[in-house]
Amino acid sequence: MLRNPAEGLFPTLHEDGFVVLPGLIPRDQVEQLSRAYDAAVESAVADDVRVGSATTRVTDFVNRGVEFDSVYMLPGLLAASSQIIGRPFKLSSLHARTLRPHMPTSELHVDVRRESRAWPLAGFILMIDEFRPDNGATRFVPGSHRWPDAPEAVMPDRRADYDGQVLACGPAGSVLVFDGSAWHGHTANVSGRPRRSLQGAFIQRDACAGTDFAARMRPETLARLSPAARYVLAL
Ligand SMILES: O=C(O)CCC(=O)C(=O)O
Repeated sequence: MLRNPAEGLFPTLHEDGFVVLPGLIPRDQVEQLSRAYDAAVESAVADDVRVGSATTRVTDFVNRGVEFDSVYMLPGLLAASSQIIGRPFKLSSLHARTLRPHMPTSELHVDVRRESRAWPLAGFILMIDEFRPDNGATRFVPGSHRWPDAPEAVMPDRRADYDGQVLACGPAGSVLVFDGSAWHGHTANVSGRPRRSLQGAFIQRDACAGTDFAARMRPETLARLSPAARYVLAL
C-alpha cells in the first residue's frame, strides 16, 4: 500500500501523537546504562536533584558519562522528533526521572500548548526499566495533540481516567517519542520498585533550551562529542 507522505515515517505518531520504539537499545547495553544511571543519580550534587511528590529528577545527562552520549543521538529518536518538529531542532533537556514505588497517577497535562511560542516540542522517554501497567507506564490520549484544549480546560479531575487513554508500555531499552501537545502523564506505580527513565525534549533551533548545555559542558564531554552531537546540542 502507498504511504501517505503527510504521515511521515511513523504513521502512528502522526495519528496518535506518540509512538513506542521497542528495544532501541540492545539488552546488554541497557544493563550498562542501568548501572550508569544509578551511579550518576547517586553521585549528583544536591543542586541538580529535584525531589517531587512522586518522582525524583536529576538534570543534565549530557554530562554524566560516556554511557549517555548515544541516548540523544539514536537515529530512530531523531527521525521521530524531526517528524514532530518539521524544521531544524536541538536538544533542550535530558534528565533522569525515577517514579518512586507506591506513587499515585499524575495529572494529565501537555508539555507545550499549541498556541505557545515554544511549540512544537518533541518529548522522549528512554525506558531504563520496562514500562508496565503496574509500575507507572505513561498514559496518553491518542489524537489529543491536535485538540485546541489542554486537559485543565475540560477535566474537573485530571488524575481520573480519560475515555480512550492508552498506556505506552515497552521493554527496557525502548524509546517513547511524543508530541509535546499530546495529553499525557505517568500512571500509578503500585509495584514495589522504582520505574527509572531518561527523559528529554527537542525544540526548534531558535527556541530557548531548558538546559544551558554550553554553560554546563565539561571538557571531557566536549572532547568525545562528534560534530553531529555538537550540532544537536547547538554548541
Ligand atoms: O514519567 C512519565 O511517565 C511522564 C512524563 C511526563 O509527564 C512529562 O514528560 O511531562
